[in-house]
Amino acid sequence: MTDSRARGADDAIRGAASVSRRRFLAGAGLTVGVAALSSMSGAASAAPGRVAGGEGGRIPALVIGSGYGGAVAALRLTQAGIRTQIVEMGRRWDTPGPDGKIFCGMLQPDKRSMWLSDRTAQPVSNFMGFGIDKDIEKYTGVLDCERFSGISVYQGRGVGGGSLVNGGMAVTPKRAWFEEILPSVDANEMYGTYFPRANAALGVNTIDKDWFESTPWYQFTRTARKTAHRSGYTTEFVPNVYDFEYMEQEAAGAVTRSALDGEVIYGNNAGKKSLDKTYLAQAAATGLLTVTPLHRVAAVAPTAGGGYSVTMEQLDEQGGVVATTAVTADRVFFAAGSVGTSKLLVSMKGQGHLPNLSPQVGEGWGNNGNIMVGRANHMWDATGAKQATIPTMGIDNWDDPVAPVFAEIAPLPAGLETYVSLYLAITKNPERARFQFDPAAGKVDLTWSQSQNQTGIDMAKTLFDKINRKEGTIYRTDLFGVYKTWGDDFTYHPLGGALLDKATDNYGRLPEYPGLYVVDGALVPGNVGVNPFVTITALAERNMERIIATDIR
Ligand code: FAE
Repeated sequence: MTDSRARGADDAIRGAASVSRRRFLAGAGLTVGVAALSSMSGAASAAPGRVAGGEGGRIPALVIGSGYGGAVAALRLTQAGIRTQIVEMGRRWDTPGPDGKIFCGMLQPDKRSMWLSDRTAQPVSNFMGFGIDKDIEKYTGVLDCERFSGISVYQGRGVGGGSLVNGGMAVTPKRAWFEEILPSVDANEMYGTYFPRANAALGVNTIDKDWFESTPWYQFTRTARKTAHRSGYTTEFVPNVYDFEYMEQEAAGAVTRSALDGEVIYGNNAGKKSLDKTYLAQAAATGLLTVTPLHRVAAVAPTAGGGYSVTMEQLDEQGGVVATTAVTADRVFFAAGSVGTSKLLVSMKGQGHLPNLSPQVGEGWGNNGNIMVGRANHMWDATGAKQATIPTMGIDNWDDPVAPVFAEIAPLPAGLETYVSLYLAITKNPERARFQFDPAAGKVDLTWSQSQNQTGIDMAKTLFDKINRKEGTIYRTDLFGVYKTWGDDFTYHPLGGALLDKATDNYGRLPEYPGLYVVDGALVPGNVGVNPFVTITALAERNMERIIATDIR
C-alpha cells in the first residue's frame, strides 16, 4: 500500500483527522508500518505457522493482551485512525471442536478447558470427600490457573482475555471506596462519563425481576437471599453482560442453552457478550486492527532509532515455542492483565531492558479480598438441581467496620440438588504483595503468602457465622479440599502491580519511557470492593481518551 493510499484509507475511517495526528503518523513510519501490517494480517490469519509481522516490521501501536484494558485501547486507537496490533498469548475462540461447540462445559471438561495443564483445577475442587478434577490433554485451553508460591490466580487465555471465562458480573464500585483507593482520579468524571461509557460499550443488562422470582434456575439465589435477610443483611441485584433475554429463551427451550447448560468458567457458547463480541468486534470493524493470537510477548526494550522492540514467542497448541520474532512499535500498551503486565515490567527492569522503570513497578498487588465458602442449608431450603451459571445478586455488607464484605451469591451447577449456598466473598482485606524478579531462576514470583488471607477469612466468617447461627446451619468442609472450609488459596480478581499515579503517571503512562503505557487491572490498587472488570474498563476509557488527545493527536 502506498503512503497516499494508506492516508486515504485512514482518512475515510476517521473523517476529518487533525494535522498534528498526521504528523505523528508520518513520524511513526506509517508507510513501512502499513506495508508490514497488511502482510501481517494475512500471515496471522491464513498461515499461523509464519512469523507475525516479519523481522523488522514497524507499527504505530502495539497492545499486549486482549482483555478489558487491551480491548478498550484497541478500539479507541483504531477509532482515532491509528493502526494497531494486538498480540495475545491465547488462541482465538472461534472454531468449533468435534462436538460442534467452541467451548466445553463445566461438567464435561476436555482439553479446551485449561491452559497448558494435564488436569483441571476447578475452584470447587472436591465434593463429599472426593476430588472432582479430571485428567485432560495439555492444550492452549481457555482458563489458566497460574500458581505462585502462596496463591493461584485464575485468568482467561484467548482473544477476549478474562471476558471469555468470567461470570459477567458488571458492578460499578461504591463511589466512596473508589475515591479512597484512587484519590488522584476525578470521581465526577468517572461516575458521570466513564462508568456509563464502559457499561454501555460492554452491553451491561439486568435480569427481569419477575422472571428471577419465578424461575427454578435462580432458586439458589433466592434461598441465599432469604437466609441473608433473616440475619439482617441486605442484598442487591447485580447487572451482567450475559444477555438475560437470551437466558429466558433458553429456559423456554427456544434457543441453544449455555448459562442454563453449565457453561461459564470454560467459556460460554452463547448468550454472553464477551469482548470479542463488543469492543474487539468494533475495533476490527475499523479495518485498522490486527490480532496476532498464540503469541506471547517475552520482552520490550527501547530501540536506538526510537520506539520499542517487542519480542514475541509464537506458540503451538501444546504451548511449545515454534518461533521467536521481534517488531518495532512506536507505542506499546501493556494490557496483559495485573499478573501478565506486572511480570513483564518487573522482569524487563530486572533484566536491564527497561532499567529506569519506577521502583513502584511490581508493588501494590492484592487479591481483591477473595474468599470462597459454602454453607449447608437444611433440606427444606433447597437450592435447586437447576442452576444458571450466571450470578445476579450480592450480599452487601461493605460499610460494616467489622465484617466489610460484598459476597456474590455464586452458582454451583452440579446438575443435582446439593443444598449448598456458595459465595465468592470480596472482603476488605488490606494485605498486599509485590512481584519480584529472581535473577537466578530468571522468573518472577509474587510475595503473597496464604496467611495474608486470614484477615479476609475473619471478615467473611463474621458474616457467615451470623447466618449459620440464625439458621442453625454449618459450613461445607468438603468443597475446597478435605475438611477445608475456606477457599483461600486462589483468586479470580488479581489487581495491581503497576498502580496508577504510583508506578505510572495519573493516566497510565510509564513516564521514564515515553510511549509505554499500562491500561489494565495492574493499575487498580489491589481491592476495588466489587468484581473488577467495569472499573478496569472505565479507567481504560478515561486514560485512553487523555492519551489519544495529548500524546497522539
Ligand atoms: P485480562 O482480561 O486478564 O486480559 C489479559 C490478556 O493478556 C489475557 O488474554 C492474556 O492471555 C494476555 N496475556 C498475558 N500475558 C501475555 C503476554 N506476555 N503476551 C501476550 N498476551 C498476554 O486483563 N470480574 C468481574 O468484574 N465480574 C465477574 O463476574 C468476574 N468473574 C470472574 C470469573 C473467573 C473464573 C475469572 C478468572 C475472573 C473473573 N473476573 C470477574 C475477573 C475479570 O475477568 C478480570 O478482572 C479481568 O478480565 C481483568 O482484565 P484485564 O484487562 O486486566
